Amino acid sequence: MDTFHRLAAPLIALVFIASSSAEAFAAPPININCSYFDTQKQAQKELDKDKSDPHDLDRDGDGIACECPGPWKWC
Ligand SMILES: [Ca+2]
Repeated sequence: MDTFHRLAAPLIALVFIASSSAEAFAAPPININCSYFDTQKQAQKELDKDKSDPHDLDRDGDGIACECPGPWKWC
């Protein structure tokens, strides 16, 4: 095995690991809002993951995400 082939495999593995890690830490590609969810329960689950409410699912700050009545498809 020549030098090129001895170095190629670890280099390819390194590039693969680096690209996988970049995907793992990438921000969500979509802007999540209440309309994104099929049910209030799903929206609540997302809010419960991060109580700082980065997606503005709980505008009145009562801890309940996208509550009904509202313009959402599940209301
Ligand atoms: Ca609320």
